[in-house]
Amino acid sequence: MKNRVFSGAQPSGKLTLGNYLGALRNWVKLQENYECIYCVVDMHAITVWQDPKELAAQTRQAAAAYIASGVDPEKSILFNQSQVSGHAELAWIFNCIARLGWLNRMTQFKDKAGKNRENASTGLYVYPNLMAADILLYQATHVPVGEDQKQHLELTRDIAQKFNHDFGVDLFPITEPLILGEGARVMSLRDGTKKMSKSDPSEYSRINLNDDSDTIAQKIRKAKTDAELIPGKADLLEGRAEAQNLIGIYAALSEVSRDTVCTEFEGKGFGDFKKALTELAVAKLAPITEEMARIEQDHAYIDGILRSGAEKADAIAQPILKEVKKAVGFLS
Ligand code: AQP
Repeated sequence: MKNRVFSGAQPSGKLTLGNYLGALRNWVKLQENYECIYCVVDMHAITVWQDPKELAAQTRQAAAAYIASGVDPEKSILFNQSQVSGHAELAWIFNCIARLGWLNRMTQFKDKAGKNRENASTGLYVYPNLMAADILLYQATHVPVGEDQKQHLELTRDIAQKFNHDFGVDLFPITEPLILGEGARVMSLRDGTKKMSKSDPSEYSRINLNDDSDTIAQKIRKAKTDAELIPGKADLLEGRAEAQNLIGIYAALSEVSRDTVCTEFEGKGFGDFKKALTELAVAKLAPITEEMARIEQDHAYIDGILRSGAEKADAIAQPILKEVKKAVGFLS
């Protein structure tokens, strides 16, 4: 099997700095050495309520963010999930492979369903089966994942193994995670113990990829910190979640280690550090924001890319899906 990468992000809001540092930026690098399939996973997004008009706008905006970050539609396949029906077909088969016990262990469902578990959609519960289908529909060998998605990838591997075993085939690869560099987990600017999330109710918890420079500056200025100074080594930040997060974001944006950042700012307070972080964030994000705004306006261009990407994705998926159906015993 060829080395093939699959990854995606949900158009469930505006893409954030977390999505950029934990996913998009790595996707761009992977294009050099892998055959890459990048998807805007709109079917995942509707596991929680999405206003239809906003979903369509956010899907285009996510595609614009991928392209503005450097995903090249000539090199990689870029499409929105719902245009390739194989995702839903394979997900159903996987609903019948995955065990209830496996899904009951998924912490993301518990986090997202919260206290109102009985009122969560059944889609949210079987979300990891759809994610397994996304990956295995293309026999993807590698998936770049943030720390938070590691458990879902484990489930994908379990599903692949069980399917291969139950039907006596060698159809699905045991997909490997690719966790790359600093920025694997960017935390909320308001609470350093919570992931930066596009659906967090607080705008000030995150930096959106389409925030302008003033908004970025304001959000960093208001970011929660503590009164202590920056130590010379990153280990000494233990127990200071918000401080750790801001140092981590600086390290990820400048592509150096946290220790290097601590050495540079040793003895300084967060007032000074936040000014430097703002300058860096604006310098890195402004070109992406500008390009995103330009692309986003051109609906015909984006829709054309997504449609042609979907055709290419479907051409890879169909023969694999045919093998799957044959293995299961479906007549065609
Ligand atoms: N804070 C983060 N730090 C690092 N990586 C992150 N990713 C998301 N947030 C962070 C990575 O981005 C990719 C796409 O994620 P997603 O949009 O499909 O889903 P998510 O992880 O649930 O993202 P959000 O922003 O938290 O969405 P909502 O609020 O709708 O649930 C993944 O590779 C993810 O690891």
